[in-house]
Amino acid sequence: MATPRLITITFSHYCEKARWALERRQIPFVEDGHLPLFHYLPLRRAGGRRTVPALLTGDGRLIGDSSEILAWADAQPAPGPALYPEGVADEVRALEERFDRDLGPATRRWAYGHVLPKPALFRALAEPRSPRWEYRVLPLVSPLARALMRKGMRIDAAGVERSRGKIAAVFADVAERVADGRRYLCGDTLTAADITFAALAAPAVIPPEYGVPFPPPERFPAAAQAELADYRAHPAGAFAMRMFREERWPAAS
Ligand SMILES: N[C@@H](CCC(=O)N[C@@H](CS)C(=O)NCC(=O)O)C(=O)O
Repeated sequence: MATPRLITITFSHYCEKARWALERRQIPFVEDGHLPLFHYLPLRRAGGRRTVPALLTGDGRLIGDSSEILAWADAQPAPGPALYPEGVADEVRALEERFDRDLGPATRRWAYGHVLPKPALFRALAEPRSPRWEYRVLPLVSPLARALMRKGMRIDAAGVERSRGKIAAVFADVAERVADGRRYLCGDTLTAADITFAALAAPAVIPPEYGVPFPPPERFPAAAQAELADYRAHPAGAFAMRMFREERWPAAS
């Protein structure tokens, strides 16, 4: 059996979710990381359609959705702890679905709303772990790429404002859930719910432990820095930061 291959846009938060889950389960994989738009060719070649993460499993199956990748990872005979532990699995799945639907697109639109108008910031986001040749030709395709991304994800003032509302609603629910001081969202171990929430909240809090280095907050415009500080100070943002700090790279036991 071949080693599974995870096709990604390196800095994508849905890809971080899949990467984190595979690492948590201790499933060996290689990452085939790309810049946006450059990901289409390898994805199509592998039999995929449009979005990443997509996992090409050792037996040649392509799984093209982050939640399906987590379900697959959970079903493998791997040494890492379960992502959907018995007893809380349904609750974990319901939270994961909510975060996938309401949080991921909103934090992405909010972050791109700040990043896309700043070509240098977009380049700083794009650089880590992207293939050199893609990064080198980025200045040539960057205006087109940014225009397509703006259109495809409806990144405009009204869309960003709606996304702020969605982030606020999800953050309020998570804050209420963790207000009793619990360590994890469901049960007493890290689950797919925590990974999904933390990974999809990441663009709004920029955790230093993210799987691919993000540009530090100081590189963002002042207005973005102020919002970032508020998101980090929010109990749900602080929870996401703690998940990254304590759980993203746990010391080998
Ligand atoms: N529901 C999908 C969403 C994944 C997704 O939106 N991926 C984005 C990157 S963050 C993507 O591939 N966008 C490229 C495009 O839409 O062309 C999942 O959970 O895997």
